[in-house]
Amino acid sequence: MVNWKGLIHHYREYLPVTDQTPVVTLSEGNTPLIFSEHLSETLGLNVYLKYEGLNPTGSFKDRGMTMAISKAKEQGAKLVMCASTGNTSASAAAYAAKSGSLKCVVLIPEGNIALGKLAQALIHQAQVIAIKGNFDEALNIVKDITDNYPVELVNSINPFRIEGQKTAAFEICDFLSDAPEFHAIPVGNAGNITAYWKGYKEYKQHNKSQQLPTMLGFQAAGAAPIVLGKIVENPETIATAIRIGNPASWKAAEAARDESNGIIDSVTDDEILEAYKILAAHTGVFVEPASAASVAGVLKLHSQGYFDDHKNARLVCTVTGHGLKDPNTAIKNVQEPVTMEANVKAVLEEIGL
Ligand code: AN7
Repeated sequence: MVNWKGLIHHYREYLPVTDQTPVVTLSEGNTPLIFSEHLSETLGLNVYLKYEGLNPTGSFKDRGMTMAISKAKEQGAKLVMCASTGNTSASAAAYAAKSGSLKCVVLIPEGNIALGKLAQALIHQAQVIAIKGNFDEALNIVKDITDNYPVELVNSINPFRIEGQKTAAFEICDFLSDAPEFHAIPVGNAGNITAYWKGYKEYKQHNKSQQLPTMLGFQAAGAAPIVLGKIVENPETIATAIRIGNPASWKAAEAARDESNGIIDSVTDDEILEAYKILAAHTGVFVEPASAASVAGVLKLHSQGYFDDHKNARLVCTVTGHGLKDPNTAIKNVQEPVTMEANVKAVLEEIGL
């Protein structure tokens, strides 16, 4: 879109902001909805990828963060804080830097955050504290502190985060001229599925769309509390972004599932890595492992015949974060490049020309 000035500017009438709100923006949103020939053929549907890795810090978190940081600034906060598996911390750090006035503290689970995200939080000058515990424990500490001190919490339990993130659903409806029949999405702390469902419902209420999608959420098998119906004390998955055992928006995610007649299911790490590689090799879209959970999930449902009666329906898969966030996982899953003498003949031979 020409002259895009960020999602608060574009969707102002649907957001809790006023002329007095100091808008802190990095021109987030307006991400591409990419049609995938390969996945459409595989699934017998019209499949689109909502490529959220193209937000300014490389994940969908920027949608919520422009709102949370703008409102924190409006309310006179000096310090914001979050727990994070990585992307929230990267986004909070960047928007705090852009705000010109807010300091940012982030708690991360030691050893379980992708390299790119850690680099982002640090280079944007957040105070980064690694705790000897997982995300759920980090979030409890942050809740405790923000409940008792003048510190603004910017995790997705902050309702302004959900408000910002719902705009992704608006963009999809604007692009397709309606909501799709199905929407697939990774689920970690469950804020994003909550936000999309809110967005789809509000757009329909405003007559900007005619239908609501069936929501399909996917957790990693080793971190699937909603699927199992109980807290997972020691969540484990290669998709570190969604390594969460007690999601904050658990109830709202269940509501999105039930109201939309949808599903929240789990996918194994192997299925996630398979979808991760398919996305890169056959659609040209490089995502981080957690993002591939949406595609892994619909491939699983397809194999069970779930879409059999829905030929050519539209399916949007949100792919939540950029592949460059987690270079280590990419490099572990490919062949090392060959090394050879610097001459034309050797290179030609290797290519087989
Ligand atoms: C790439 O950054 O929870 O279900 O602390 O980074 O809304 O939590 C990240 C979550 C999916 C799950 N994909 O979204 C954090 C954090 C990516 C993510 C999710 C996350 P929610």
